[in-house]
Amino acid sequence: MASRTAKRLVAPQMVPAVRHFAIASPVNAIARNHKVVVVGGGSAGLSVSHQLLRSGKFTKDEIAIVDPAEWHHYQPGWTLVAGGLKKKEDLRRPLAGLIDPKLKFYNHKVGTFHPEENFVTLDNGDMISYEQLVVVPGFHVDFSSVKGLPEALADKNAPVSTIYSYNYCDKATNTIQAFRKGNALFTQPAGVIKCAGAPQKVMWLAWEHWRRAGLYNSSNPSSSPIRITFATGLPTMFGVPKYSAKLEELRKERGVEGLFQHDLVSIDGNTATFVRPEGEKVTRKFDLLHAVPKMGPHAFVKNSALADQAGYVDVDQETLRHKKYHNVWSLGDAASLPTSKTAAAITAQAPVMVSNMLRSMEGKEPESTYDGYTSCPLTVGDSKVLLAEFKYGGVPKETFGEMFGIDQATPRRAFYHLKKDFFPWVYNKYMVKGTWGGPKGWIR
Ligand code: UQ1
Repeated sequence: MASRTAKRLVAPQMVPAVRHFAIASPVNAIARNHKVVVVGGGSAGLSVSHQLLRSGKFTKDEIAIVDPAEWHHYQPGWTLVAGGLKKKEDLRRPLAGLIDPKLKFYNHKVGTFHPEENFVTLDNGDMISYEQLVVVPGFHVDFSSVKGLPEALADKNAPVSTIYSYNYCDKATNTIQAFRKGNALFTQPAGVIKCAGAPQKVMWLAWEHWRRAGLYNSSNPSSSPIRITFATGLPTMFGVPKYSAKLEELRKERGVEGLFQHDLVSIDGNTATFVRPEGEKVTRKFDLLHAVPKMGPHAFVKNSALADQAGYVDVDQETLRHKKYHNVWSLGDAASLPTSKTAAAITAQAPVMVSNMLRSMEGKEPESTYDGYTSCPLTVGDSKVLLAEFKYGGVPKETFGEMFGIDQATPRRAFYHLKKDFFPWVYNKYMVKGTWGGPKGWIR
């Protein structure tokens, strides 16, 4: 069956690559061909694959998805787990079940990219060649970037958690709810992470919980059993000045201590060590720690010919086409796009990439452009959300601001329901199927 597919889809220009592979690989390796190969079955991979399929221009097995994962996670929900608002089991689904039967699914890791010869290898040595390649494997969360963190997370008795992991997002809930007194420390690393607002979202949800439990008094924090510190490697609360100003105001109002340009590098027992930009080390004692490790491109992307100097897939920031290999595309966390990495960003990126790839396959130049749109629905406690939405350059681009003339820097209950109820629903029911375009609404 597979080899018949391979024959049917083999394009003349693929033949040299197949031969090359046959010489260089184990004798039992298999070569297959697809019009489009999508590396990654996350938010970007599923959106793009299904949008391409819905274009009606592809038949069964002409598009393939490569991903080693068993589960597909709705990661934007993990902060809500920490806040006790969702169960983590409800936020994951078997990946295979989300992939349309007309798409070929390789439940494997990618080994290597060969963009000069239009093929990728899988971890089992098989070779998959393509006419168009979409590289959307996401981001690597590097737990070992903080010395002592993997051990502290795994230790049931250590009050250390992170929402950046399916395994430990519920440890955040448990440690927050069991906490009665002492120093609560929430960290954010220097450098790029997924959803830059999430490290403080979990803090504000904890703040609400402790305040309601009578353990934290915003107007007199020093008399409260619990003290809260936000220690960030960055110089401000958020990368966009408009929203940062509001979040800084909240931080001060609520008596939360701010340690800026403090980058967590190690944990030893109840001591956290930070490095300042000049290299100076600072230590802090904690009784509860929510830690966010550093993140970066996967090694198989970083070490490939597709990567820029920082290890991201080197694409044009407007067309999403690779700068050197014009049949390679990228979006989402793995792409070199200078904007915040969120699922909301993918709602805007996917249709642009799909439209440009389809044009390109007809021999036309890309026409559609991505403006950097991204969003961060920031839970700030009290069942309210500040809905940050912005584009390249940190310029606000507020959907409801434009529609109703409201200021989205003001936390609102309606935005909280968007974040908690509407986005997970629309994601599961439409976005993964390729029919949700974010602020543009439903597509096709
Ligand atoms: C969105 O579409 C989406 O995905 C379903 C999110 O969830 C992760 C978001 O956070 C946002 C902001 C959007 C954008 C949609 C609108 C209506 C603003």
